[in-house]
Amino acid sequence: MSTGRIVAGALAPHPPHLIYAENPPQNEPTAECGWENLRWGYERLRRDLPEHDVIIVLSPHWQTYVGTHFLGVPHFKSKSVDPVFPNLFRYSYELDVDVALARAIHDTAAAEGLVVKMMENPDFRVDYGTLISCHMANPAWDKPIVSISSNRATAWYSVEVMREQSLALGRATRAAVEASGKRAVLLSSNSLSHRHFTTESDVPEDMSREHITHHGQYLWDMKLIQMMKDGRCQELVDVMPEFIEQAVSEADAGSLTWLMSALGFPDYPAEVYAYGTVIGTGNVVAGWFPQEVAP
Ligand code: 2X7
Ligand code: FE2
Repeated sequence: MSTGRIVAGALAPHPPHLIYAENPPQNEPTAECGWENLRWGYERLRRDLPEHDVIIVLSPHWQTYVGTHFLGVPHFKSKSVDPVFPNLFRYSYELDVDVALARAIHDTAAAEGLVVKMMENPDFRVDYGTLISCHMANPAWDKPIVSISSNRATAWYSVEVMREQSLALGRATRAAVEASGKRAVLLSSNSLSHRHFTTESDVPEDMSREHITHHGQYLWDMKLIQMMKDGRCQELVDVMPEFIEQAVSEADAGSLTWLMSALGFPDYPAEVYAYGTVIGTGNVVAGWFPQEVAP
């Protein structure tokens, strides 16, 4: 079997607003338009994704409190309703899981000393972060996924504990992908700054109401984007604890640190496809393509 590899990593945020505005047949509510820069950024990311066999996603909205869990059932079919935005996201999904690769990452992570578990309940409802990032990266749903939970170590312990565990999970993911012979795309499913408005306009897609919640959040987002563009990803991981605290970042889930670790802390530029706010939060669609810089 040929050597597996990570062919791309992406920062792939999951505001339900993006699905709402896309009007795919799976979603019940319909929108006129909205959040075009992010949605068109995703279109460009999709065009740039190299051939791949599997999509691996880590989502902040699958929250597990005893260790990191992996979907371990080959097929799921159900409906997902966003608990905060049920007016925007009522989505019927059907997806395949690469259980063999999920188990391989699980086993490698266990060997790294992480607490892990395969989630084998066939009635489990897949979280909306996983669904939205995967839909936006691959609306055809023609590739199996590996879905990884967030163990919420930031909340239970500290950002530093989450960081160590995410770094280990990233190493395990990379090693398991390489041993699998498969070509994988990794998705870090999170916004950057994450301070929401507490009210919604009557027409959610009214873009005259959309802007960053606070200038300080915007400055933090720009600082991180500059690091991505400059290939300063070790520094990005180094400032993560401060960023998470000051920008209330959804990267507290460990997803972006996991991605950076799995990619080996890129020192080459990310392709930044889009920056946009969604109900006040800061969101970036960006891609890293290790093959393009391979010696
Ligand atoms: O889950 C989310 C999010 N991450 C960002 C913006 C809006 C809603 O939901
Ligand atoms: Fe979220």
